[in-house]
Amino acid sequence: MKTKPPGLVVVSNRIPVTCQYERGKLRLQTSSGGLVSALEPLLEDQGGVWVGSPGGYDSPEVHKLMAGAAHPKNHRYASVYLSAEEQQYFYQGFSNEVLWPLFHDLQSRCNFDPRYWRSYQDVNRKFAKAAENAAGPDTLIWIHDYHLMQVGRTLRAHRPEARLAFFLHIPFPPPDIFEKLPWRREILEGLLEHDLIGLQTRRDERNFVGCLRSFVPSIKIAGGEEGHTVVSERRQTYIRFLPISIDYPKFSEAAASAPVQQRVEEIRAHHSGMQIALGVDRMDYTKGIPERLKAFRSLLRNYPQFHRRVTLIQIVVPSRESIPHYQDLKNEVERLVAEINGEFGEPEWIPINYIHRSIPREELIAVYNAAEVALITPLKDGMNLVAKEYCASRAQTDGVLILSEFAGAASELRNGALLVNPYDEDGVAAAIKKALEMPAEERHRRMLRLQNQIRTANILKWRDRFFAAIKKSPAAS
Ligand code: ADQ
Repeated sequence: MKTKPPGLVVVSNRIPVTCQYERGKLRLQTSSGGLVSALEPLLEDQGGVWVGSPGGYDSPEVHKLMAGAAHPKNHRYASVYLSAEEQQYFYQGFSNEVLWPLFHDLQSRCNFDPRYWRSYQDVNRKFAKAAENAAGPDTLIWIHDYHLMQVGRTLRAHRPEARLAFFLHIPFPPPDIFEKLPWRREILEGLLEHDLIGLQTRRDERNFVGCLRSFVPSIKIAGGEEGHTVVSERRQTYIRFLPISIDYPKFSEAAASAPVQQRVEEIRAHHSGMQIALGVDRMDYTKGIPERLKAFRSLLRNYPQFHRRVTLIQIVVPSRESIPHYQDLKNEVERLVAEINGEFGEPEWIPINYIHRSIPREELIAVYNAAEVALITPLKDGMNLVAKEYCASRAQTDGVLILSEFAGAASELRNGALLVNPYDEDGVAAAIKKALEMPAEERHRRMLRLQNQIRTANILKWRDRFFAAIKKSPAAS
Protein backbone atom coordinates (compact mmCIF):
# COMPACT_ATOMS: atom_id res chain seq x y z
CA MET A 1 0.00 0.00 0.00
CA LYS A 2 1.34 3.46 -0.92
CA THR A 3 1.69 5.86 2.03
CA LYS A 4 0.27 9.35 1.79
CA PRO A 5 2.94 11.99 0.97
CA PRO A 6 3.80 14.22 3.94
CA GLY A 7 2.52 17.79 4.15
CA LEU A 8 5.93 18.99 5.26
CA VAL A 9 9.51 17.95 4.53
CA VAL A 10 12.15 19.71 6.58
CA VAL A 11 15.70 19.58 5.24
CA SER A 12 18.67 20.47 7.43
CA ASN A 13 22.31 19.46 7.60
CA ARG A 14 21.76 17.35 10.72
CA ILE A 15 18.84 15.43 12.14
CA PRO A 16 18.51 15.33 15.95
CA VAL A 17 20.30 11.97 16.27
CA THR A 18 24.02 11.54 15.76
CA CYS A 19 26.04 8.37 15.12
CA GLN A 20 29.12 8.66 17.27
CA TYR A 21 31.87 6.37 18.53
CA GLU A 22 31.85 5.91 22.28
CA ARG A 23 34.62 3.76 23.73
CA GLY A 24 35.19 2.15 20.33
CA LYS A 25 31.50 1.37 19.72
CA LEU A 26 29.22 3.24 17.32
CA ARG A 27 26.17 4.57 19.15
CA LEU A 28 23.26 6.92 18.59
CA GLN A 29 23.24 10.12 20.62
CA THR A 30 20.98 13.15 20.60
CA SER A 31 22.41 16.23 18.90
CA SER A 32 22.18 19.69 20.48
CA GLY A 33 22.34 23.15 18.96
CA GLY A 34 19.97 25.95 18.14
CA LEU A 35 18.46 24.51 14.96
CA VAL A 36 17.55 21.20 16.57
CA SER A 37 16.15 22.96 19.65
CA ALA A 38 13.92 25.09 17.44
CA LEU A 39 12.72 22.50 14.92
CA GLU A 40 12.06 19.54 17.17
CA PRO A 41 8.93 20.94 18.85
CA LEU A 42 7.68 22.08 15.48
CA LEU A 43 7.95 18.67 13.84
CA GLU A 44 6.54 17.03 16.96
CA ASP A 45 3.47 19.21 16.55
CA GLN A 46 3.20 19.23 12.77
CA GLY A 47 4.38 15.80 11.62
CA GLY A 48 6.26 15.10 8.38
CA VAL A 49 9.72 13.99 7.32
CA TRP A 50 13.04 15.38 8.52
CA VAL A 51 15.82 14.96 5.94
CA GLY A 52 19.40 15.32 7.15
CA SER A 53 22.69 13.67 7.96
CA PRO A 54 23.04 11.51 11.08
CA GLY A 55 26.79 12.23 11.21
CA GLY A 56 29.37 9.46 11.10
CA TYR A 57 30.70 8.37 7.71
CA ASP A 58 28.77 6.64 4.96
CA SER A 59 29.42 3.01 5.97
CA PRO A 60 27.42 -0.22 6.37
CA GLU A 61 27.77 0.18 10.14
CA VAL A 62 26.15 3.66 10.14
CA HIS A 63 23.36 2.48 7.76
CA LYS A 64 22.64 -0.46 10.06
CA LEU A 65 22.52 1.71 13.16
CA MET A 66 20.16 4.17 11.47
CA ALA A 67 17.95 1.38 10.11
CA GLY A 68 17.34 0.31 13.71
CA ALA A 69 16.90 3.86 15.07
CA ALA A 70 13.60 4.70 16.69
CA HIS A 71 11.68 7.46 14.92
CA PRO A 72 9.77 10.10 16.89
CA LYS A 73 6.01 9.67 17.39
CA ASN A 74 4.81 12.11 14.83
CA HIS A 75 7.52 12.33 12.16
CA ARG A 76 10.28 10.25 10.64
CA TYR A 77 13.91 10.77 9.69
CA ALA A 78 15.30 10.31 6.17
CA SER A 79 19.08 10.05 6.38
CA VAL A 80 21.59 11.54 3.95
CA TYR A 81 24.96 9.77 4.29
CA LEU A 82 28.18 11.69 3.66
CA SER A 83 31.61 10.27 2.87
CA ALA A 84 34.71 11.28 4.82
CA GLU A 85 35.76 13.55 1.95
CA GLU A 86 32.33 15.19 1.80
CA GLN A 87 32.42 15.80 5.54
CA GLN A 88 35.81 17.41 5.12
CA TYR A 89 35.15 19.59 2.09
CA PHE A 90 31.42 20.33 2.33
CA TYR A 91 30.93 20.45 6.10
CA GLN A 92 34.21 21.47 7.69
CA GLY A 93 35.34 23.27 4.52
CA PHE A 94 32.74 25.30 2.69
CA SER A 95 30.13 25.40 5.44
CA ASN A 96 32.37 26.08 8.41
CA GLU A 97 35.57 27.60 7.00
CA VAL A 98 33.88 29.83 4.42
CA LEU A 99 30.21 30.58 5.06
CA TRP A 100 30.17 30.46 8.87
CA PRO A 101 33.01 32.97 9.46
CA LEU A 102 32.02 35.18 6.50
CA PHE A 103 28.38 35.43 7.57
CA HIS A 104 29.52 36.29 11.13
CA ASP A 105 31.68 39.17 9.79
CA LEU A 106 34.93 37.31 10.55
CA GLN A 107 36.43 37.25 7.06
CA SER A 108 39.99 36.81 8.25
CA ARG A 109 39.06 33.27 9.32
CA CYS A 110 37.83 32.27 5.82
CA ASN A 111 39.58 29.74 3.60
CA PHE A 112 38.17 30.09 0.06
CA ASP A 113 39.45 26.74 -1.24
CA PRO A 114 37.74 25.98 -4.61
CA ARG A 115 37.56 22.26 -3.78
CA TYR A 116 35.21 23.19 -0.93
CA TRP A 117 32.80 24.87 -3.32
CA ARG A 118 32.67 21.88 -5.70
CA SER A 119 31.91 19.55 -2.81
CA TYR A 120 29.27 21.96 -1.45
CA GLN A 121 27.40 21.79 -4.76
CA ASP A 122 27.66 17.97 -4.96
CA VAL A 123 26.42 17.48 -1.41
CA ASN A 124 23.60 19.98 -1.88
CA ARG A 125 22.48 17.91 -4.89
CA LYS A 126 22.50 14.83 -2.65
CA PHE A 127 20.25 16.53 -0.09
CA ALA A 128 17.97 17.73 -2.90
CA LYS A 129 17.56 14.16 -4.15
CA ALA A 130 16.68 12.90 -0.65
CA ALA A 131 14.13 15.71 -0.25
CA GLU A 132 12.62 14.93 -3.63
CA ASN A 133 12.26 11.26 -2.69
CA ALA A 134 10.49 12.17 0.53
CA ALA A 135 8.08 14.78 -0.90
CA GLY A 136 4.85 14.50 -2.86
CA PRO A 137 3.71 17.07 -5.45
CA ASP A 138 1.98 19.30 -2.86
CA THR A 139 4.47 18.91 -0.05
CA LEU A 140 6.04 22.04 1.35
CA ILE A 141 9.82 21.54 1.32
CA TRP A 142 11.40 23.72 3.94
CA ILE A 143 15.20 23.95 3.73
CA HIS A 144 17.27 25.21 6.64
CA ASP A 145 20.46 27.13 7.02
CA TYR A 146 23.74 27.99 5.42
CA HIS A 147 24.87 24.43 4.65
CA LEU A 148 22.10 23.99 2.10
CA MET A 149 21.79 27.20 0.10
CA GLN A 150 22.03 25.37 -3.27
CA VAL A 151 19.46 22.64 -2.59
CA GLY A 152 16.65 24.81 -3.98
CA ARG A 153 18.45 25.15 -7.31
CA THR A 154 18.42 21.37 -7.98
CA LEU A 155 14.93 20.88 -6.59
CA ARG A 156 13.57 23.65 -8.78
CA ALA A 157 15.26 22.22 -11.89
CA HIS A 158 13.59 18.85 -11.26
CA ARG A 159 10.26 20.16 -9.96
CA PRO A 160 9.46 23.61 -11.33
CA GLU A 161 6.15 23.71 -9.44
CA ALA A 162 7.48 22.59 -6.03
CA ARG A 163 6.66 24.68 -2.94
CA LEU A 164 10.05 25.70 -1.57
CA ALA A 165 10.88 27.74 1.51
CA PHE A 166 14.20 28.57 3.13
CA PHE A 167 15.18 29.82 6.57
CA LEU A 168 18.62 31.16 7.45
CA HIS A 169 19.49 30.65 11.13
CA ILE A 170 22.68 32.72 11.04
CA PRO A 171 23.09 36.43 10.20
CA PHE A 172 23.25 37.63 6.59
CA PRO A 173 26.28 39.89 6.10
CA PRO A 174 26.22 43.35 4.49
CA PRO A 175 27.33 43.72 0.82
CA ASP A 176 30.88 44.93 1.61
CA ILE A 177 31.54 41.64 3.46
CA PHE A 178 29.48 39.28 1.30
CA GLU A 179 31.26 40.51 -1.84
CA LYS A 180 34.43 38.68 -0.76
CA LEU A 181 32.75 35.35 -1.55
CA PRO A 182 33.98 34.19 -4.97
CA TRP A 183 30.66 32.37 -5.53
CA ARG A 184 28.43 35.20 -4.30
CA ARG A 185 26.21 35.32 -7.37
CA GLU A 186 25.61 31.53 -7.44
CA ILE A 187 24.61 31.60 -3.77
CA LEU A 188 22.14 34.45 -4.26
CA GLU A 189 20.63 32.96 -7.40
CA GLY A 190 20.28 29.57 -5.70
CA LEU A 191 18.37 31.22 -2.87
CA LEU A 192 16.06 33.00 -5.28
CA GLU A 193 14.71 29.60 -6.41
CA HIS A 194 12.62 29.51 -3.20
CA ASP A 195 9.12 30.97 -2.90
CA LEU A 196 9.94 32.31 0.55
CA ILE A 197 13.21 33.22 2.27
CA GLY A 198 13.04 33.80 6.03
CA LEU A 199 15.79 35.59 7.95
CA GLN A 200 16.24 36.23 11.66
CA THR A 201 16.16 40.03 11.93
CA ARG A 202 15.25 43.18 10.06
CA ARG A 203 18.97 43.91 9.71
CA ASP A 204 19.52 40.52 8.00
CA GLU A 205 16.64 41.22 5.62
CA ARG A 206 18.13 44.61 4.82
CA ASN A 207 21.60 43.10 4.24
CA PHE A 208 20.22 40.32 2.04
CA VAL A 209 18.22 42.74 -0.09
CA GLY A 210 21.28 45.02 -0.28
CA CYS A 211 23.37 42.08 -1.61
CA LEU A 212 20.70 41.23 -4.19
CA ARG A 213 20.70 44.84 -5.39
CA SER A 214 24.49 44.88 -5.66
CA PHE A 215 25.19 41.47 -7.17
CA VAL A 216 22.08 40.37 -9.11
CA PRO A 217 21.29 43.50 -11.09
CA SER A 218 18.76 41.85 -13.44
CA ILE A 219 16.05 41.53 -10.75
CA LYS A 220 13.34 43.90 -9.56
CA ILE A 221 12.76 44.42 -5.84
CA ALA A 222 9.67 45.91 -4.23
CA GLY A 223 8.60 46.27 -0.62
CA GLY A 224 9.58 47.68 2.73
CA GLU A 225 8.00 47.26 6.19
CA GLU A 226 6.05 44.09 5.34
CA GLY A 227 8.90 42.26 3.59
CA HIS A 228 10.30 42.40 0.09
CA THR A 229 9.23 40.75 -3.15
CA VAL A 230 11.91 39.95 -5.69
CA VAL A 231 10.99 39.38 -9.32
CA SER A 232 13.65 37.47 -11.21
CA GLU A 233 13.57 35.99 -14.70
CA ARG A 234 11.68 32.86 -13.76
CA ARG A 235 9.93 33.55 -10.48
CA GLN A 236 8.98 35.74 -7.57
CA THR A 237 10.39 35.31 -4.10
CA TYR A 238 9.06 36.78 -0.89
CA ILE A 239 11.69 37.81 1.69
CA ARG A 240 10.74 38.40 5.29
CA PHE A 241 12.48 38.59 8.66
CA LEU A 242 10.90 36.11 11.09
CA PRO A 243 12.77 35.93 14.43
CA ILE A 244 13.00 32.35 15.71
CA SER A 245 12.06 31.49 19.28
CA ILE A 246 11.67 28.73 21.87
CA ASP A 247 9.00 26.43 23.24
CA TYR A 248 8.29 28.77 26.18
CA PRO A 249 6.05 26.49 28.30
CA LYS A 250 8.54 23.64 28.03
CA PHE A 251 11.07 25.78 29.90
CA SER A 252 8.76 27.65 32.27
CA GLU A 253 6.86 24.51 33.33
CA ALA A 254 10.02 22.46 33.81
CA ALA A 255 11.55 25.34 35.80
CA ALA A 256 8.62 25.34 38.23
CA SER A 257 8.60 21.54 38.65
CA ALA A 258 9.59 19.95 41.97
CA PRO A 259 12.68 18.02 40.73
CA VAL A 260 14.13 21.12 39.04
CA GLN A 261 13.43 23.30 42.09
CA GLN A 262 15.12 20.68 44.27
CA ARG A 263 18.19 20.83 42.00
CA VAL A 264 18.14 24.65 42.09
CA GLU A 265 18.27 24.52 45.88
CA GLU A 266 21.24 22.15 45.78
CA ILE A 267 23.16 24.41 43.38
CA ARG A 268 22.31 27.50 45.45
CA ALA A 269 23.30 25.79 48.71
CA HIS A 270 26.64 24.93 47.17
CA HIS A 271 27.20 28.60 46.31
CA SER A 272 25.79 29.98 49.52
CA GLY A 273 26.67 33.65 50.14
CA MET A 274 27.52 34.11 46.46
CA GLN A 275 25.77 35.32 43.35
CA ILE A 276 25.98 33.17 40.23
CA ALA A 277 26.67 34.51 36.76
CA LEU A 278 26.17 32.05 33.91
CA GLY A 279 27.42 31.50 30.36
CA VAL A 280 26.04 28.66 28.17
CA ASP A 281 27.36 28.25 24.65
CA ARG A 282 28.52 25.90 21.96
CA MET A 283 32.31 26.05 21.78
CA ASP A 284 32.45 28.54 18.93
CA TYR A 285 34.58 31.63 18.32
CA THR A 286 31.46 33.62 17.41
CA LYS A 287 30.10 33.18 20.94
CA GLY A 288 32.77 35.48 22.44
CA ILE A 289 33.79 33.11 25.26
CA PRO A 290 37.41 34.34 25.70
CA GLU A 291 36.21 37.96 25.52
CA ARG A 292 33.63 37.19 28.24
CA LEU A 293 36.23 35.52 30.47
CA LYS A 294 38.44 38.59 30.10
CA ALA A 295 35.50 40.84 31.04
CA PHE A 296 34.92 38.69 34.13
CA ARG A 297 38.62 39.08 34.95
CA SER A 298 38.18 42.89 34.60
CA LEU A 299 35.26 42.70 37.03
CA LEU A 300 37.47 40.98 39.60
CA ARG A 301 40.34 43.39 38.95
CA ASN A 302 38.29 46.60 38.89
CA TYR A 303 35.83 45.77 41.68
CA PRO A 304 37.52 43.64 44.39
CA GLN A 305 34.36 43.88 46.51
CA PHE A 306 33.05 40.95 44.41
CA HIS A 307 35.81 38.54 45.44
CA ARG A 308 34.18 35.51 47.12
CA ARG A 309 30.81 37.06 46.26
CA VAL A 310 30.36 35.92 42.67
CA THR A 311 31.01 32.75 40.67
CA LEU A 312 30.84 32.42 36.91
CA ILE A 313 29.46 29.04 35.80
CA GLN A 314 30.56 28.64 32.19
CA ILE A 315 29.01 25.66 30.40
CA VAL A 316 30.37 24.92 26.95
CA VAL A 317 29.10 22.17 24.69
CA PRO A 318 31.84 20.69 22.46
CA SER A 319 31.40 21.64 18.82
CA ARG A 320 33.16 21.12 15.42
CA GLU A 321 36.19 19.67 17.17
CA SER A 322 37.85 18.49 13.96
CA ILE A 323 38.33 22.09 12.72
CA PRO A 324 41.70 23.60 13.80
CA HIS A 325 40.25 27.04 14.75
CA TYR A 326 37.93 25.28 17.20
CA GLN A 327 40.77 23.34 18.84
CA ASP A 328 42.70 26.59 19.25
CA LEU A 329 39.65 28.18 20.83
CA LYS A 330 39.24 25.35 23.34
CA ASN A 331 42.89 25.72 24.35
CA GLU A 332 42.48 29.48 24.74
CA VAL A 333 39.32 29.14 26.86
CA GLU A 334 40.93 26.55 29.12
CA ARG A 335 44.10 28.62 29.50
CA LEU A 336 42.06 31.70 30.48
CA VAL A 337 39.94 29.77 33.00
CA ALA A 338 43.11 28.39 34.61
CA GLU A 339 44.80 31.82 34.64
CA ILE A 340 41.83 33.61 36.20
CA ASN A 341 41.23 30.90 38.79
CA GLY A 342 44.96 30.92 39.53
CA GLU A 343 45.09 34.71 39.89
CA PHE A 344 42.01 35.18 42.09
CA GLY A 345 41.01 31.79 43.54
CA GLU A 346 41.09 31.05 47.24
CA PRO A 347 40.78 27.77 49.14
CA GLU A 348 37.02 28.31 49.58
CA TRP A 349 36.29 30.12 46.32
CA ILE A 350 36.84 29.18 42.67
CA PRO A 351 35.88 32.20 40.54
CA ILE A 352 35.06 30.23 37.37
CA ASN A 353 33.32 26.86 37.37
CA TYR A 354 33.97 25.49 33.87
CA ILE A 355 31.95 22.60 32.42
CA HIS A 356 32.86 21.29 28.96
CA ARG A 357 30.12 18.90 27.86
CA SER A 358 26.50 18.72 26.83
CA ILE A 359 24.19 18.58 29.85
CA PRO A 360 20.61 17.25 30.05
CA ARG A 361 17.80 19.75 29.47
CA GLU A 362 16.46 19.61 33.08
CA GLU A 363 19.90 20.22 34.53
CA LEU A 364 20.36 23.16 32.14
CA ILE A 365 17.03 24.62 33.27
CA ALA A 366 18.04 24.20 36.93
CA VAL A 367 21.27 26.11 36.28
CA TYR A 368 19.37 28.83 34.38
CA ASN A 369 17.12 29.07 37.44
CA ALA A 370 19.95 29.21 39.94
CA ALA A 371 21.89 31.98 38.18
CA GLU A 372 21.14 35.62 39.06
CA VAL A 373 22.83 36.88 35.92
CA ALA A 374 23.12 35.45 32.40
CA LEU A 375 26.07 36.60 30.32
CA ILE A 376 25.15 36.15 26.66
CA THR A 377 27.85 38.01 24.80
CA PRO A 378 28.39 36.64 21.27
CA LEU A 379 30.51 38.66 18.85
CA LYS A 380 27.74 37.99 16.33
CA ASP A 381 24.77 35.59 16.45
CA GLY A 382 21.77 34.91 14.25
CA MET A 383 19.41 34.91 17.22
CA ASN A 384 20.79 33.12 20.35
CA LEU A 385 18.20 30.88 21.92
CA VAL A 386 20.06 30.59 25.23
CA ALA A 387 19.06 34.21 25.98
CA LYS A 388 15.39 33.29 25.55
CA GLU A 389 15.71 29.97 27.39
CA TYR A 390 17.25 31.73 30.39
CA CYS A 391 14.34 34.16 30.67
CA ALA A 392 11.69 31.44 30.22
CA SER A 393 13.33 29.41 33.01
CA ARG A 394 13.27 32.19 35.60
CA ALA A 395 10.45 30.80 37.71
CA GLN A 396 10.63 33.69 40.22
CA THR A 397 10.50 36.43 37.49
CA ASP A 398 13.88 37.66 38.61
CA GLY A 399 17.39 37.65 37.16
CA VAL A 400 19.30 39.93 34.81
CA LEU A 401 20.05 39.22 31.17
CA ILE A 402 23.26 40.81 29.90
CA LEU A 403 23.06 40.57 26.12
CA SER A 404 25.39 41.41 23.27
CA GLU A 405 24.04 44.07 20.96
CA PHE A 406 25.31 41.86 18.10
CA ALA A 407 23.00 38.92 18.90
CA GLY A 408 19.82 38.79 16.79
CA ALA A 409 17.89 38.46 20.06
CA ALA A 410 18.90 42.03 21.00
CA SER A 411 16.35 43.51 18.61
CA GLU A 412 13.44 41.88 20.49
CA LEU A 413 14.90 41.90 24.01
CA ARG A 414 16.48 45.36 24.18
CA ASN A 415 13.83 46.70 26.57
CA GLY A 416 14.53 44.29 29.39
CA ALA A 417 18.16 43.26 28.90
CA LEU A 418 21.36 45.17 29.64
CA LEU A 419 22.89 45.52 26.18
CA VAL A 420 26.68 45.41 25.87
CA ASN A 421 29.41 45.53 23.25
CA PRO A 422 31.19 42.16 23.76
CA TYR A 423 34.51 43.63 22.60
CA ASP A 424 34.40 46.21 25.42
CA GLU A 425 35.94 44.32 28.35
CA ASP A 426 35.51 47.12 30.88
CA GLY A 427 32.01 47.93 29.63
CA VAL A 428 30.90 44.30 30.10
CA ALA A 429 32.54 44.26 33.56
CA ALA A 430 30.58 47.41 34.48
CA ALA A 431 27.35 45.78 33.22
CA ILE A 432 28.00 42.69 35.39
CA LYS A 433 28.52 45.01 38.39
CA LYS A 434 25.27 46.79 37.58
CA ALA A 435 23.44 43.45 37.29
CA LEU A 436 24.84 42.12 40.57
CA GLU A 437 23.80 45.31 42.39
CA MET A 438 20.45 45.87 40.66
CA PRO A 439 17.53 46.45 43.08
CA ALA A 440 14.99 43.61 43.23
CA GLU A 441 12.17 45.79 41.90
CA GLU A 442 14.10 46.69 38.73
CA ARG A 443 15.19 43.07 38.18
CA HIS A 444 11.57 41.96 38.42
CA ARG A 445 10.31 44.69 36.10
CA ARG A 446 12.90 43.93 33.44
CA MET A 447 12.43 40.15 33.62
CA LEU A 448 8.66 40.50 33.41
CA ARG A 449 9.06 42.48 30.20
CA LEU A 450 11.43 39.87 28.76
CA GLN A 451 9.17 36.96 29.70
CA ASN A 452 6.09 38.62 28.23
CA GLN A 453 7.92 39.24 24.98
CA ILE A 454 9.24 35.66 24.64
CA ARG A 455 6.01 34.01 25.83
CA THR A 456 4.06 35.86 23.15
CA ALA A 457 6.60 35.45 20.34
CA ASN A 458 7.24 31.74 21.00
CA ILE A 459 8.21 28.96 18.61
CA LEU A 460 4.63 28.20 17.56
CA LYS A 461 4.11 31.85 16.74
CA TRP A 462 7.27 31.69 14.62
CA ARG A 463 5.88 28.66 12.79
CA ASP A 464 2.52 30.37 12.24
CA ARG A 465 4.20 33.51 10.95
CA PHE A 466 6.30 31.38 8.63
CA PHE A 467 3.28 29.57 7.22
CA ALA A 468 1.38 32.86 6.91
CA ALA A 469 4.35 34.28 4.98
CA ILE A 470 4.27 31.27 2.64
CA LYS A 471 0.63 31.99 1.94
CA LYS A 472 1.62 35.57 1.17
CA SER A 473 4.42 34.50 -1.17
CA PRO A 474 3.66 35.19 -4.84
CA ALA A 475 3.68 31.46 -5.78
CA ALA A 476 0.73 30.83 -3.46
CA SER A 477 -1.49 33.48 -4.99
P1 ADQ B 1 23.51 27.92 17.85
O1 ADQ B 1 24.72 28.64 17.32
O2 ADQ B 1 23.69 26.50 18.18
O3 ADQ B 1 22.27 28.04 16.84
P2 ADQ B 1 21.83 29.00 20.10
O4 ADQ B 1 20.70 29.66 19.44
O5 ADQ B 1 22.31 29.71 21.31
O6 ADQ B 1 23.08 28.79 19.16
O7 ADQ B 1 21.36 27.56 20.53
C1 ADQ B 1 22.16 26.70 21.33
C2 ADQ B 1 21.26 25.56 21.83
O8 ADQ B 1 22.09 24.54 22.38
C3 ADQ B 1 20.31 26.02 22.94
O9 ADQ B 1 19.04 25.46 22.71
C4 ADQ B 1 20.95 25.47 24.22
O10 ADQ B 1 20.00 25.08 25.19
C5 ADQ B 1 21.72 24.26 23.72
N1 ADQ B 1 22.95 24.13 24.53
C6 ADQ B 1 23.95 25.00 24.61
N2 ADQ B 1 24.89 24.56 25.46
C7 ADQ B 1 24.47 23.37 25.91
C8 ADQ B 1 25.01 22.40 26.81
N3 ADQ B 1 26.20 22.52 27.40
N4 ADQ B 1 24.29 21.30 27.03
C9 ADQ B 1 23.11 21.12 26.42
N5 ADQ B 1 22.56 21.99 25.58
C10 ADQ B 1 23.23 23.09 25.32
C11 ADQ B 1 22.06 28.57 15.52
C12 ADQ B 1 22.42 30.04 15.35
C13 ADQ B 1 21.71 30.87 16.41
C14 ADQ B 1 20.19 30.66 16.32
C15 ADQ B 1 19.86 29.18 16.31
C16 ADQ B 1 18.38 28.93 15.99
O11 ADQ B 1 23.83 30.22 15.43
O12 ADQ B 1 21.99 32.24 16.24
O13 ADQ B 1 19.57 31.24 17.44
O14 ADQ B 1 20.62 28.48 15.33
O15 ADQ B 1 17.99 29.59 14.84
